[in-house]
Amino acid sequence: LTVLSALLFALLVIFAFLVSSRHVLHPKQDAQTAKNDYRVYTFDVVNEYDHDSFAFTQGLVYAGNDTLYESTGMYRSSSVRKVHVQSGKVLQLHQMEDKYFGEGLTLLDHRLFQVAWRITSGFIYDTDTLSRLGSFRHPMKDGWGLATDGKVIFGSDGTSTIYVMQPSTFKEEKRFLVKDQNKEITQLNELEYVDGELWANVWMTDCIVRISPLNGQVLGWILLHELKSNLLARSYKGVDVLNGIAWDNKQNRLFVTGKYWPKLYEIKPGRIE
Ligand code: DDQ
Ligand code: CA
Repeated sequence: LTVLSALLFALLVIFAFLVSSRHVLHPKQDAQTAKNDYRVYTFDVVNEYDHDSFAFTQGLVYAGNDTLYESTGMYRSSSVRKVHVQSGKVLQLHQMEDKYFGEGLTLLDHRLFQVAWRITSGFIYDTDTLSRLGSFRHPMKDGWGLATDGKVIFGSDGTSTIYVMQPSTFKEEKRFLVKDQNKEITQLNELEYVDGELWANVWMTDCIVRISPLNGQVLGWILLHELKSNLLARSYKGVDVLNGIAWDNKQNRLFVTGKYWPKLYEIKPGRIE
């Protein structure tokens, strides 16, 4: 009888353990699943090219034929320029009025769209001549980043909000907050649409955050600190933050640079987590 009751007691203990551990194990499993979807990337440098170290890079977009369009900031020296990838040579340059501080840039139907710091107007340029074709209003008080999926324009304003505009009317279609789990990610800066995702430089972090363009959920991070520390180790002066992502969707090349960076990089992200 004592053996039987000991056995029963043991069974009871095991049963109690299983019941109590169910709700302990469950969240763990959820966290595990979430972790599998969540990606942290490092990167490899595929190519290093020269870049104008006087360019305070604020917008970068790939246009085909080894050319980039770049928007640069700073009052009295803001510009929109066409740049050759391999040589870093500025092929064409539109000087903006002194009062404007150039920011995000995107390319759609042979036209460039640009926003500017601390104003609600944006500008439109012809890709061949870089002459200004007109202007538009975006829904925010500040213009930081721009990108397009070929249909709509995405914009950032330094907060955690991304707005979505119709390019023909500049009407706001929707907006969403960028959140990593429940934490809002602010300081969203230069943008790029890459293979169905929205990528953003997070100002002053030297990181790129990968965002779902559907709901703002963070899909992952690319950690790029080594690019800047490598430049500093090579004694380059005045190197500011990482800023500028451009995606060549034909050849799957990813370009990044930074403000006053003497180099532009082609990189390949590799998953580490
Ligand atoms: N932003 O790229 C984060 C949007 C803006 C950076 C502005 C840096 C300030 C430089 C000094 C400006 C002088 C008025
Ligand atoms: Ca970009």
